[in-house]
Amino acid sequence: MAAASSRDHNGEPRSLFSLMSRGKMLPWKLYWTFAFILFTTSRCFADDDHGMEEFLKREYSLSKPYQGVGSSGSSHWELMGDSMVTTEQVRLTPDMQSRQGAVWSRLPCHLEDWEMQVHFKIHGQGKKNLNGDGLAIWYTKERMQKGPVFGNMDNFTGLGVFVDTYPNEEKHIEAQKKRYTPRTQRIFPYILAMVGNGSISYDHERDGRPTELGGCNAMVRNLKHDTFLFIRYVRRRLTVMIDIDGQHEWRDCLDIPGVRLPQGYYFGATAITGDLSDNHDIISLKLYQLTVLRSQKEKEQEDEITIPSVDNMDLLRMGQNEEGMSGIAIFFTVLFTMLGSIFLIVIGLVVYSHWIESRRKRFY
Ligand SMILES: [Ca+2]
Repeated sequence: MAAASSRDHNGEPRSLFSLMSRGKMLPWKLYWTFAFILFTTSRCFADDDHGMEEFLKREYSLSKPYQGVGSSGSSHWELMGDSMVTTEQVRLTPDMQSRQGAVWSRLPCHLEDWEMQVHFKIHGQGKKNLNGDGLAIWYTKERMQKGPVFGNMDNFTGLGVFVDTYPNEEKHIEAQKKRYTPRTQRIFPYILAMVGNGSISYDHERDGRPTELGGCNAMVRNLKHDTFLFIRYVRRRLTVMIDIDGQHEWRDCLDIPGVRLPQGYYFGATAITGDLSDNHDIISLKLYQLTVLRSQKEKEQEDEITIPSVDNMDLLRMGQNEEGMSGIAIFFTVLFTMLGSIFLIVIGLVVYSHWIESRRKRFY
């Protein structure tokens, strides 16, 4: 499913995603009628179905001309590591080895429902799969902590959405000369989401597979057109969409209900390079507050969240494991089943021949 989007006068995307409920699609013509009305009237709009309004929150947004970012303590955003601000972008890392950089909001966000539109650019000299490592967008309790997870600390508390440009797991398996079946293969660059509670580690060697909530392939490197990532958190539902084909259309990436994120966390963006590198640029982070009407009953049912978690995470993991049975595992399962069968047949034949033999002896 592709949701429609329109763009405002700055050429930035305006999501119409809020206008529709999932599984309740409107015809294309209607989208554009809506788009036109929105375009010409207001920056915020309401959804009849959900009673939802959307407001740009400047204090949680980062956009040109990045006034005071990196130099003034009064700016809402703070730079860290190798990140640099220019007139065109906040460059988290340059296309050089072993760099890491970040930009973090200084203000904790106390919004219940929100969506973040990330305008980003990943580009560099490296050819396919000879670049890395990627960037991440965060909504976490911690901020300004260097570390191995795309330049942020491990065992973080909150949400991370990763644009992973280097397939560590695949390269590792290739190096061991093992077969890598398409069934388990994730095509890189790959976008995925993870929720941490402060004690869950990100498995870098496996590109976060054990803790992956969902993800999608996204060919985002070295593109001429603009690339966008959209993270939406409404009624504990996490949705990630991408607009990377230059078609001004949102494409589904992942959609997971039952994601519990506390309020008062910080937004941030980080990136890291290793032996391989890329320029990781943030052009803008636009945070929209979504005003969702809740019934009294809904309000009563929603207890306060203190620790991030995902409902049915075990089910998600089980699904992944079933899906994730590797080619080697399948090979050995088949091999041992066959060997087992042959062994049983041989045993059967031996027992049978002994029985025939003993019967013949009885006749004599
Ligand atoms: Ca990776």
